[in-house]
Amino acid sequence: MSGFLENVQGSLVALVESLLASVLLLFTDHTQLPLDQAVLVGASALFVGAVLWTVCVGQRRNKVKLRKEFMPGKVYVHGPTPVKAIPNLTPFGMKLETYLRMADISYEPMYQMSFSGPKGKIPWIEYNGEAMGDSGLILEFLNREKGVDLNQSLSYADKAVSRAFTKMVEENTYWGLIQERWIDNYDKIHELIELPWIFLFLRRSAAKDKFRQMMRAHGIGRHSKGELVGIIEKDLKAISSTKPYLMGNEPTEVDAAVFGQLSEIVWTTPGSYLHRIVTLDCPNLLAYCNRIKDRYWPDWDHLTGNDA
Ligand SMILES: N[C@@H](CCC(=O)N[C@@H](CS)C(=O)NCC(=O)O)C(=O)O
Repeated sequence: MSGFLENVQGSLVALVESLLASVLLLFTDHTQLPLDQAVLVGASALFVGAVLWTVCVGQRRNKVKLRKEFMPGKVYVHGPTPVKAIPNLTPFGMKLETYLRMADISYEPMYQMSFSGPKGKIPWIEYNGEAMGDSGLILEFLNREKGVDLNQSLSYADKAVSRAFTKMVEENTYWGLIQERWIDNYDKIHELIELPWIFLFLRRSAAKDKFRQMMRAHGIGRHSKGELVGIIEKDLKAISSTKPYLMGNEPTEVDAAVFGQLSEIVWTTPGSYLHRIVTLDCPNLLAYCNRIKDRYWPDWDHLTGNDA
């Protein structure tokens, strides 16, 4: 084995030496460079170029532009501009903002439909000059940083149930909304997003393809529509509780996550099967959404421009 490694090492050293000699010749007297070595130099240059390009472009994708001035301790939340239907058109953004309101943490929304956060997704935050992505990680960070614990009244078992419900709605139920909004009803997206018609039209097939691919990679996109509806219906019925909040009489962290997903269904998908389940089949889910909206979003109509 060690003999084999020594051989490989020897061959690599010889290759590098020959490459260096060829590069030297290229810059001193290129007419002396044999064709096979010229090909080797060309191929190596291409390889090095490809590696550098991948590394640089990969880094640029996640390079985040931060504000130069910030207020220490303030949370700057990046997400889309509010629309008529809802203050934040992403369920994870609704979750984050609802959590901030529940925890009484002051924040400033930074409106932009830009995925330029550290994970290429929205929402993301800036805090004390640093960027952070993923609503779940942000909540954990802010709990530590601000000494918040919305789950303090919960038993260990209840915390486990809360986590399971959070993951169910975010990793499973969420895709029902994506299918409904971005794939099956893209042609009605202009009713929701106040962007020029032509912009939405030009993005049509790219947007639908992207979400189809994501759902296929996840696995949920391999089901028929009927199967998907059955899965989402079971999820929604599982969180349909008779208590004021999911885990009892007072809100806890899971309510921010569940409200994040349900609020998008209630206020952005009228006429859909999702809307039917949440408003007609399980009216207590609608009452739950209204309860959280009334308690934590007194400025809803102002933000969405419905108070004019
Ligand atoms: N786990 C993330 C999920 C965030 C997420 O998926 N955001 C969507 C908008 S709802 C997004 O940015 N999608 C764009 C993409 O995936 O390219 C979180 O909790 O923040």
